[in-house]
Amino acid sequence: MFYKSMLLLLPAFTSEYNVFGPRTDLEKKYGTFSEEMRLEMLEETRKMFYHGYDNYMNHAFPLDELNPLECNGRGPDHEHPDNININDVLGDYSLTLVDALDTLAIIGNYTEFRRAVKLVVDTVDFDKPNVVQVFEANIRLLGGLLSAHLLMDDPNFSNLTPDWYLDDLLGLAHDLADRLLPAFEQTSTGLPFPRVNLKTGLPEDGRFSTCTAGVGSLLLEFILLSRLIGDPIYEIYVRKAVKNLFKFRNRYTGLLGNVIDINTGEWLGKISGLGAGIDSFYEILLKSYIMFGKQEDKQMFEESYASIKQFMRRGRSECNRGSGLHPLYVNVEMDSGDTATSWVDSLQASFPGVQVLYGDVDEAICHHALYYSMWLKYGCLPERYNWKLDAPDVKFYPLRPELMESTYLLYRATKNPFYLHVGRDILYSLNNHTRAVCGYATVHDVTDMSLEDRQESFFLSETVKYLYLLFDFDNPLNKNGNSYVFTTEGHILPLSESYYSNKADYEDLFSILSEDEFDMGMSDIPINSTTINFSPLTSCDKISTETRFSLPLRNQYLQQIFAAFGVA
Ligand code: DMJ
Repeated sequence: MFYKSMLLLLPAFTSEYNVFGPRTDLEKKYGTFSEEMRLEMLEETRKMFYHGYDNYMNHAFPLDELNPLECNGRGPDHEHPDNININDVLGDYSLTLVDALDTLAIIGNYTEFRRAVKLVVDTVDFDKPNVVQVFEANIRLLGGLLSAHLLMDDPNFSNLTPDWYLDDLLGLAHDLADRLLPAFEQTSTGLPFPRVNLKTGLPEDGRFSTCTAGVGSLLLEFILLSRLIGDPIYEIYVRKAVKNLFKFRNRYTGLLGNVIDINTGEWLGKISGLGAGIDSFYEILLKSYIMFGKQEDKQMFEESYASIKQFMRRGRSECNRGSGLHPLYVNVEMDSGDTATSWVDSLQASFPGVQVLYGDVDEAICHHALYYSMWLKYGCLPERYNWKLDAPDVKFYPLRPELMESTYLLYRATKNPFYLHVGRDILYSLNNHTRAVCGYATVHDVTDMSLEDRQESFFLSETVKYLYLLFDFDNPLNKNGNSYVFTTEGHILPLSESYYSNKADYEDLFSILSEDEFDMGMSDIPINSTTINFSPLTSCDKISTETRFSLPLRNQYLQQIFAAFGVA
């Protein structure tokens, strides 16, 4: 069994890294990455983007997604309204194009960016009776529109703005957000309904349960919209939703479950983890704090992070010291912290990126190494991996970005060539296994690498974007890395002092929410704060020389996790 076998593999290890010592095979393999190779990877990534994008534009636009095997497009499944796998995301609004706008800017194709903006402005219309998920519409569409709008005024991306542009994307974003608002208007808890009908408001048979990420991941886009158009309503709704959600956490563990009843606040799913249904809740709290500077976001994140460390983390206590199991974050029961499942899911591979952002780089290194090893084993990430059975529980891989995202962020934090190698491995696997005649296809089963006819919009908005940014050292975004936040859909939002909470000229309006609603009772949870033993939110300059120039995960530990996955 995978997790037990790792224990046997590792004796106590405490020796310090010696720069002058002989290099191991792994150190030789990962220790350098030539400039020639970097440029080749950049070019390969550019080709990857155009193979996905051009085929979407030629065969699928104005439909939402590309079918890369059949070379056509798809919109919502109108015949099967219950097909939420499709209908939650697709809504007859050229999803892939809207989601990919800022990638066009990042890749430096300003001409196509301007053409794409024109197409969106001329053809995208949200006045359609489609029932979509609020979370998905928010992160993919609202975020895509706001990001592209803000790039127009961004000095780091000069000459992007078409000469006819009059805040048209902001207008579309405003219209979309108004269509999502009914989700917030009719619940006693303030937690939003999971779905709306874009034309008529709440669906008649709307469900009363939602996932934690569905409530907690709207902060960036909704608050930003409020700040841009000067209307506090979007901010008020999402802040109230997140605070009330947080109040429903368990008083002993500080943990939230994964599914909640929006009318009663009762937890319908009590599994607490870092993956599906909850992942971006943590991420967005931290990013909202970075973007808007509100202490309560930081406080909620830090309390949650302490609970995560205390209850979900297994394995040796330090990533690069001591002996024992490779660290693993497991799903636990929210009420007790006891292990709840023996699987982890692929969405969790983004969490090392959150840990980087918070300054817990050593922990991110270990967390990432586990998913990288899994990637090497399968050539992608199974949707769910069972660490007891050492086998996938759910076998598809829909071109998700999470490992690529944390690889990019770890590279920016450490500048260690190890992560360029990881990026190259990801690029090669995607090209070897998922490249289809008209784009890139979902892996249906990681055990035989059979394909499904679907290229999700996040492939161009995230997976390829993070790959490109990894290899494009001179990208304006990398040159000004501290000036942006990535949304959970990989959309870039420029930081601005004007967004800081104390600059919002409608701050006093928050008094329309009662004091009680703002009281999150934060101090009464017995969190073991000693589990946080690093300096959060510190600068990357604090990265040790060892982390920067040796293997980020020391040789013996990297061998251990590779051996556990049989990828030595
Ligand atoms: C994306 O839409 C976002 O990254 C979201 O946070 C999680 N799911 C997909 C990618 O896997």
